[in-house]
Formats: sequence, C-alpha cells, structure tokens
Amino acid sequence: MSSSIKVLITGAAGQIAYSLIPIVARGDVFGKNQPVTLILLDIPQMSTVLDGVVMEIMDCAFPLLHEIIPTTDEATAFKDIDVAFLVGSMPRREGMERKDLLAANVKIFASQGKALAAHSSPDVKVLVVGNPANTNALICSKFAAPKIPPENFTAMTRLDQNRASAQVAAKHKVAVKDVQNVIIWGNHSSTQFPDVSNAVCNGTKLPFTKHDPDMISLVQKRGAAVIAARKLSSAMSAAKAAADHMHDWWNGTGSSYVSMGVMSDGTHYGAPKDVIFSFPCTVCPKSKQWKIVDGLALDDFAKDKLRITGQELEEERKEALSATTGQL
Ligand code: NAX
Repeated sequence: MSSSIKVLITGAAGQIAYSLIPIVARGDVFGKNQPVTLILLDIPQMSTVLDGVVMEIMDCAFPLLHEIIPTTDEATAFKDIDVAFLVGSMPRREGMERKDLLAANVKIFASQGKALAAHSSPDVKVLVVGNPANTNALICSKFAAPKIPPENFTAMTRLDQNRASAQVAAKHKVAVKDVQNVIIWGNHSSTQFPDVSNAVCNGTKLPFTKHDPDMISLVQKRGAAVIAARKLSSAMSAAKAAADHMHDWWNGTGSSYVSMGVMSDGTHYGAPKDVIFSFPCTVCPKSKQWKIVDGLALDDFAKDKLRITGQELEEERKEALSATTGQL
C-alpha cells in the first residue's frame, strides 16, 4: 500500500461533509489501495459537533483511514495537504442581502487562500463547494497566488451535471451511467446553462435537435425544489458530486468530458477572462491536469446563455474584489 495522502474537508461539522467523509474514507475517491489522513476543519463554535463526527468516523472502522485530525485552526488544517474540499461557508441568514453573503464568504476564502499559500504545497488540488462556489474559488486562488497556481483551484458544478444527466437518462429510458457529455456552462447559480445538445448514450448521440427548456429550468431550480421538500439543502447529492469531481480530477476522465469550474483565460467560447467558469473538461490521468474541451458548436441560444452567466460572474468578481480591497 502507498503512504497516506492528506485530505482536508472544511465545514466538517456540516451536512455535506457528513455524507462526504464516508465516501472519501471508503476509498471511492482516491482508490481502494490509497490510505488517507482526514483533516477536518470547522469553526470553534462547532467543535463539540465536530467531536461527535470524529467519534462516528472512528466507529466506522474504515480500513483505509490512517488518521483523523479535527481542528478549528487554519494553520493546522492546511499544513502539507494534498487535497482540499472547501465545503464550509457562511450560510444565508434571514434578511441578508446577496452582497452581504458574498462579502462574508469572500473573507473566509481570502483567509483560506492565504493559509494555502503559507502551509500547503504548490501541487495541492482545491475543490470549492461552498457558495458562491465559483467566486469563492477565484478569491481563494488570488490569495494563494503566486505559490499555488490558479489551475489548482476548481469550483463544483458536478451536482448540476449529475442532475441533468439523471434527467436525460429518465427521459430516454437509459441507464444514467451510460449518459455522457452533458455540460454545465458558467456559474453554479440560476444563470448556469445545462446543455444536453452534445449528450451521448454509450457513445451514441442522443436525439436532441434543440435545447430542452424544461430540463434547463428543472436543473436550474433543483436546489430550491430540494430545499422546499426537505427543508434542508442538497447534501447527499452534493457530497456524491464533490466525490465524483475529485475522483475524475485525481484519476483522469478518459475521452468523455465532465463539467468543472476552472479559471477562464478569455480564449474559450467567449467566456470572460479571470473568472472561474464551468466548462466541459477532460483530465489527463498521468499529470492530473484538466483541459477545456474546445471546438464544440454553440448556437445563438447557447451563446446568449453563456454571455448572461459570464456577466454574472464578472459582477460577482467586482463585488468580491471590492470586499477585499487593500488585502491582495
Ligand atoms: P452546513 O451549514 O450544514 O455546513 C457548513 C459548515 O461550514 C458549518 O458546520 C459551519 O460551521 C462551517 N463553516 C463556516 N465557516 C467556516 C470556516 N471559515 N471554516 C470552516 N468551516 C466553516 O452547510 P452544507 O449543507 O454542508 O453546505 C455547505 C456549502 O455548500 C454551502 O455554502 C452551500 O450553499 C454549498 N453548496 C454548494 C453546492 C454546489 O453545487 N457547489 C451544492 C450544495 C450546497 O448548496
């Protein structure tokens, strides 16, 4: 067996982490022969809950789990990690404006970016789940630069991809495992564009002549529908998506592509420069480097959707940077 890798999960006392921890500890992300050390970060007010989570992890007796390090200290949490799932964030409270929520989260991710630069290796792979995920990832990468390169930061749109793939499978009465190349473009928000026009089933093109407005709307509103029904936000599906995202980043994708929020350099599909934009990506298994899939055709409907979500990301960036004025 290889030596253990250090995996940080923030927001470790929260509900997504509660579903994510067992998936990681069981070997479903990094492999069945890969021991892991789990570092679990939450805020001091949650340390008793975190103690309970640690007890349960111990009681699971995971064979691959080398060590558990619960902490409320960022310097301890980010020390020499190989992978970070940044799940923890400030939830929206009643009466809170979107701007206030963004400002509160930007502070968290600026601080964690600094901690990454101070304590982690330049190879660390960082997946941001906490919302607003794309802009949090952007801010985190700016505060971790130049030590940690921007390509090491990604934001999660895999839940949206999984939701769309499941809808495609149900509609065409095929197995979801056989559905590939569903794309989420842009921001993990209601402006995202779920695009099924390139979807294939076992390599065969599915009969989408045009975009599917019902499916687009269903995926865009799925998070709200889960909250309305469950009185809690998506957690099991979010954890599975975070695991899928990191699994493919760590192990590679093969020829089909997956959606990842990655740094846009302004040269792909008209997306603005310097935002974390969700694109179709492949990952090389050897280098663990993602690459944007180029050359897909976009019709006017799709171009317009990409413009809208890109604009929203530019606006979020402006607000986020003004909330960190003087700190960069
Ligand atoms: P919970 O409120 O259950 O848990 C969040 C945890 O983060 C709490 O324990 C809190 O104390 C902790 N936390 C807050 N500030 C922290 C800090 N500075 N350092 C470490 N921990 C901190 O939320 P949960 O349902 O787990 O959701 C977590 C985040 O994921 C939210 O921002 C949520 O909006 C986001 N989501 C993102 C999704 C995506 O597709 N990108 C989908 C699911 C989810 O909505």
